[in-house]
Amino acid sequence: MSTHGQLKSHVLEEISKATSLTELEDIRINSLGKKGHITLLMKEVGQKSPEERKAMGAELNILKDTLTEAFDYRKAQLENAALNARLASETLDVSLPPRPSPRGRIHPLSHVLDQAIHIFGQMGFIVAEGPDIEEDFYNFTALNIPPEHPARQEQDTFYLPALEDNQPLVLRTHTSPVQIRTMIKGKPPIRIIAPGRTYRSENDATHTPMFHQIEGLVIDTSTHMGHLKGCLEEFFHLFFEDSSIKLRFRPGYFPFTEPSAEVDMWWKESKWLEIGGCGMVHPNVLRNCNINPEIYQGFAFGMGLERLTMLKYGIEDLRLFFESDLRWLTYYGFEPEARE
Ligand code: 2NL
Repeated sequence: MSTHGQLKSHVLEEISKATSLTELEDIRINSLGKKGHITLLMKEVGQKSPEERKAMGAELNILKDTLTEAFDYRKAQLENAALNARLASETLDVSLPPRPSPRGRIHPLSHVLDQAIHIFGQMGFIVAEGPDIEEDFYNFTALNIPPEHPARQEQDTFYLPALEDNQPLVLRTHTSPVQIRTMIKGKPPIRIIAPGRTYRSENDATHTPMFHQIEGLVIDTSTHMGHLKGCLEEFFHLFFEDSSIKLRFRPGYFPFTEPSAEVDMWWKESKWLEIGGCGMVHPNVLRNCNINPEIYQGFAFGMGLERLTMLKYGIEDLRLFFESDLRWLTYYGFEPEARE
């Protein structure tokens, strides 16, 4: 009893002093493991006399139970302490604001396009679309562009191989073919805008081979140049948010309008800037679209979206529009917002 009593208090003390689960497990293996002190003592019991065996066996069993209980208790204590430490160190502050996530920007051209569509939309125009790859007829012939016109030259236009026996294909050089298609398909009254990509074989500081236009077309029985002027004035007042903007309609020439005019804007109290062209739709164009010019007439206009964008936002270099440079986009681009 006395020797085992010492062993018991020694192991109990070790258990209570253990500061980690691994340390505690070492102590358990040393006492109750396969080669532990207590296990070895229990193996010795077999060699004792029957009386001794009985007393010692009972005593060792109690000792084993006592120690096992102490181990389990200390184990639970240490596990509990470890859990509390983890909970203390891993707390989440749910009141912290979320890290800002990177957001893309709206390209200035897209932003201007949205605004233009919105403004013309309020004036009753709907958006019409067509293919970038056009047939010669829609891009040139129907628009009264004569065969010798420079726009038809190889050095101005991107031609594509014709499909089988069909007519030559071109990358549209303006968005006018969209309006031709609309007139051929539908019936007046017509009030559309045609925004989109256009292509010309040129590449210098002020021209890129791909650029954007927005054109407008109104056809009705008594549409006249007064409507045209009022429409464009209204647009520029709203677009530049300045109703003191003055426009000047200078005589011009386009094969598809007659009369035709260049549109200038009086810019920052300093100079006239050319911002587009317009005119009354040529009777030949109406005829090419099966619209009777004795009954119907209308106006059309066109302008470059890049030019509008550069003027409104003070962007100097056209070529950076299509470089996809994130630094440029971050600087000139717009925060995405709910569209109206
Ligand atoms: C400009 C000038 C213009 C048109 C485009 C047009 C379209 C049809 C019939 C008649 Cl289907 N005209 N479009 C008319 C005059 C000028 O654009 O400077 N654009 C950037």
